[in-house]
Amino acid sequence: MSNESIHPEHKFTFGLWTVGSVGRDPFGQPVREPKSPAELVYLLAEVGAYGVNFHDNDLIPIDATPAEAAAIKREFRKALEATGLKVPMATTNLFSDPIFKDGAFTSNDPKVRAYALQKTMRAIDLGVEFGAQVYVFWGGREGVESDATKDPVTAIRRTREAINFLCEYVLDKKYDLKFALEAKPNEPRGDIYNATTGHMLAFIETLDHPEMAGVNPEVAHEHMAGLNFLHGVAQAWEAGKLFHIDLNDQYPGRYDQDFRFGSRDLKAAFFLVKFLEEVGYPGPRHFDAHAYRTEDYEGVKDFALGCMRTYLILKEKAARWNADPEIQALLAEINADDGSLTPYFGKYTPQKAAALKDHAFDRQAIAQRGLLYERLDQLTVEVLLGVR
Ligand code: GCO
Ligand code: MN
Ligand code: MN
Repeated sequence: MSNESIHPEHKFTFGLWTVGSVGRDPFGQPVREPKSPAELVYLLAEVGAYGVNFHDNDLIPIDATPAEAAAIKREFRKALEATGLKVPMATTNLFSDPIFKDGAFTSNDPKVRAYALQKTMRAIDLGVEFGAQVYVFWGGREGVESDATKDPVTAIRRTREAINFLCEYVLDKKYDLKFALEAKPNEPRGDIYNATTGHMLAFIETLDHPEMAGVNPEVAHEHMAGLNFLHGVAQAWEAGKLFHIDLNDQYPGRYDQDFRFGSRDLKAAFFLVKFLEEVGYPGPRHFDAHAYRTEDYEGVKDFALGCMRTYLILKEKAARWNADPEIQALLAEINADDGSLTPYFGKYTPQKAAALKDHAFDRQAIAQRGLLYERLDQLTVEVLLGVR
């Protein structure tokens, strides 16, 4: 597979934890030798990525000495400088260490909650040191297996207090940094609080600094919940809250699969790419996915190239869809409006309301019209199948 059409301006990014995944799963040991952060930067540069994101502990192991940390940072920076890769986003690992077994910001133990704040402030410093302008919060352990163990209102208040505290930290340090909150319904916890992008959007409005926080929706997370990902993304975009995005793929109702972007639901991926391109989403296209456990590092490169190529192919398909005369004619017919009812819409006035209440509608005639959606959807499928 070639990468000649993939360029940094496409803003494709990957986490160190994605291409660096050694293929461990709950049933099996690693299948690939670990690579250092610097080696992963070179791998990403080879496939044409724009940037790399990290959790604090993807870069610096949790028990590293200051000298070890300094050496890793030096190597990493050297690789970034040599390749030109950027670090647009950073985040905190608040889920791997046993201390977080019952959550971080929502833990019942104040020692854990305080440690989580300390770890996040240090990780924010690290992200900013490498130029990150978006800081993701994914509360993988912020949940329960049993509601006997934690009060959900308390959990939400603890989360709010933590995010408020960290917003103030960013303001105090004068960092140019926004927060992107990432929802997931479950896994690794039985249930996770703020389970969907919609929950997160509502939660953000309750913060002391709602303008500092947006969302980081992930395809797999909404699909796990059986939701329409595009609708969540569109709602976030319309609210000015689409600060970041995690692209991958996932069958609904399964374990967290993290498949290559577009590998499962091509039609959903198509409408997502079409949306992001048409609204002019300016942020990174971040792939939060893993190569199959069957792969060696050549396969990891195939996986990364596949994510980016599929995105670009779907972008091309979206242009084709927009240029298709038959599709455009159908859209014009579907959205036909002779303007005669325009006076009834828009801002309420008592006169408008009175006139609308008196208007006579031919209900049966309106309902009888076929809407041509079968034809439109089939044409969409044919564009995707490459026969149009
Ligand atoms: C997951 C999540 C994570 C987060 C990452 C960044 O399901 O494991 O998607 O990959 O995106 O921790 O915060
Ligand atoms: Mn995920
Ligand atoms: Mn994610």
